[in-house]
Amino acid sequence: MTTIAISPRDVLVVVDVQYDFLPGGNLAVAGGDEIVPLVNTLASRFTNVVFTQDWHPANHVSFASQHAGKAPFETIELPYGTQVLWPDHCVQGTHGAELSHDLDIPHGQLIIRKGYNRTVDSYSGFQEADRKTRTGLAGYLKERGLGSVYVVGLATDFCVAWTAIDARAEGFATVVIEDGTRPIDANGSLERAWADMAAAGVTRLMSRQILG
Ligand code: VGL
Ligand code: ZN
Repeated sequence: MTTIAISPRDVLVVVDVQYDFLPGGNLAVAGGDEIVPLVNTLASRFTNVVFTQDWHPANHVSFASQHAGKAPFETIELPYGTQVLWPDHCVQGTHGAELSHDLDIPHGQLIIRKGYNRTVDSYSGFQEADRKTRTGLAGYLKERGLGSVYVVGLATDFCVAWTAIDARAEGFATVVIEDGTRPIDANGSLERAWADMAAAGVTRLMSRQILG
């Protein structure tokens, strides 16, 4: 099997490996903890690693608790489009919002927080759901002259997919390492996300294609 060579200019983006997305968390992703050892191993092969961190105010618009009569996983219409409603999660300053302490990536360089504007969600590490408000990540990667973007983390069908699609839109060659992710898979979201990623030109790999 041919393995993909990681260049010193490539970057691994570790998406939302936070306690609320791990078993026991408020928006637990099944098997989310299983990716952590693999993410650590992959990160050791990259010179450049950045993290994203979902970081919501307690009254965030994406929380079902803010909408009378609405339950998690239902949807509402917002000015920027359809919004899935979630259990309260990743509230700024809470334990659930912390990056997992089992991540062992001391050379990680940047943490991009997102979703901190009350009225707009942000699955993507690059821009909010209004598709206008930028996080600064593209500018950071470009200013540092970094190359291909590899994405792992949680969840495959939301923050990983949206981050990967927006990396492509910024002109980066983009790879999602499938076994370094786990999905929420609500109402067909996983299948849709892989189709959207393929349409955007995102490459789908397994970690053994990198690690050998
Ligand atoms: C995420 C739902 C809500 C994610 C974040 O990290 O995939 N999903 N907020
Ligand atoms: Zn969120």
